[in-house]
Amino acid sequence: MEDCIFCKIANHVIESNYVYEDELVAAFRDMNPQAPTHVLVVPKEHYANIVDGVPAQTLAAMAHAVDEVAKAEGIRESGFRVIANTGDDAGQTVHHLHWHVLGGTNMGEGLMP
Ligand code: DGP
Repeated sequence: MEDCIFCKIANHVIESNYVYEDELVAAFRDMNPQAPTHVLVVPKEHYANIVDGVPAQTLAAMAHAVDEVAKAEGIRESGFRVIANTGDDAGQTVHHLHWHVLGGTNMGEGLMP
């Protein structure tokens, strides 16, 4: 999609700090990290969010990418959090589907600030 920053990064129109990539998905470091590991898993095709008719194959590729990121970052065993902000009430600011993978610190049990 024209003028979508994550379309551009996922497809190397703009380069970023990549952690993992395959045919369907790119994973790169968030520019405003909220944890020692903060990686965004992003499909190369444009979907606004997780309820925008995302094909099962793409969701499976994103789940695989999360696993690869967790392994690469050394947080697969210690644990990590995956967040998909969806829409205004969730504070979604980039309207291209992305999963935040956060880890490298103990985030406690609460979900809300
Ligand atoms: P949200 O839409 O609230 O789930 O968060 C979007 C995240 O994307 C936010 O943590 C900052 C990050 N972000 C926005 N623009 C860029 C960018 O150009 N490069 C990178 N690496 N991260 C970005």
